Amino acid sequence: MKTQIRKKYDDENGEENQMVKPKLKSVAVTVPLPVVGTTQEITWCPGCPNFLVLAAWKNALTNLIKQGYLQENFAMCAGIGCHPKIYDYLNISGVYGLHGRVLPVCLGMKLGNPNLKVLGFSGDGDAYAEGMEHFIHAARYNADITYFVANNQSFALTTGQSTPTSAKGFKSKAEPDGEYNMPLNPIKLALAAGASFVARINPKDIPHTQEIIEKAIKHKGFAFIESIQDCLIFDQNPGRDKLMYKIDNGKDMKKAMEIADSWDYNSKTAKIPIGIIYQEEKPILEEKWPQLRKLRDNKISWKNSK
Ligand SMILES: Cc1ncc(C[n+]2csc(CCOP(=O)(O)OP(=O)(O)O)c2C)c(N)n1
Ligand code: SF4
Ligand SMILES: [Mg+2]
Repeated sequence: MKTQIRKKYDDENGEENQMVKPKLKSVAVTVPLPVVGTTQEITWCPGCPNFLVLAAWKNALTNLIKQGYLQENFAMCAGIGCHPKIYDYLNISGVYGLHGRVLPVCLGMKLGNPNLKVLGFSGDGDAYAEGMEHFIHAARYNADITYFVANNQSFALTTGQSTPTSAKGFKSKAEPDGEYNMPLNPIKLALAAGASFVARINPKDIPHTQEIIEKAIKHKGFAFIESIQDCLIFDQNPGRDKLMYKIDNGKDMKKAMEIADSWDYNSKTAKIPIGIIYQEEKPILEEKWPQLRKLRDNKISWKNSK
């Protein structure tokens, strides 16, 4: 569990002051934290959609804990970027990963202890540029991991360069003529790679986002949730919310592909489906590998195995 160590008082004053005040040593104090949040100062820009994402995650985790999920059985990894700062704001044990390397760390956590509920958090640059190969293989392995990607179609933290999902013509300081290529469609890619749970959300709908997060965590297998959100500084899309509409939970791959195809991440007029686009039950990594299956069945980690 993350704890906050506060430096209580470290008197570095000169001799004169020490005569009136006794010199106190630094004292580590453990401050009790709210259940799933932390007291870290939030450094997102005021109004950033990541605040809404955080609210939905807090609601979902609180609800799941009320239902009997153990907070200490969750483990998280976040990449580097604006969105991944969520690592500091959720009171879940974990590892701050490298940019693009969230999923290998999540898989490592699973290999160490397959009983953990592993959560991964990335921005779109992290997931679809630096981390692309990991995304494909994680979907293919179908380990029981929930992977949340906040897609603001730009490398926001590093001042808004274009990512693989930026719209054609998207201008930034690094691409003054605008992006030359059409965006990648990560939903189609996830479906093609074998992800067993594929969903898209609008963070402005917090209850719906919370519901999808809870369903993703309850899903057995690789659950991918993509948030379509603005970056208020580098990629604003006024009116896009009105294009978003909810779909019924999808179980049919052909239909899911059609739904995925209906918005190409480039169009400013096409409707954008949100909800669970595809869900299927199939064997997970922890069942396929005998060594992991043994740990899972005995509810132990490598540390406790003989
Ligand atoms: C291996 C590596 N490449 C690049 C960087 C620089 N870098 C840090 S954050 C970032 C942008 C993150 O963009 P995204 O993943 O879309 O998240 P956002 O900030 O948009 O939420 C980049 C390029 C890095 N830290 N490490
Ligand atoms: S730069 Fe964009 S993504 Fe980053 S905190 Fe600000 S609004 Fe949010
Ligand atoms: Mg981004």
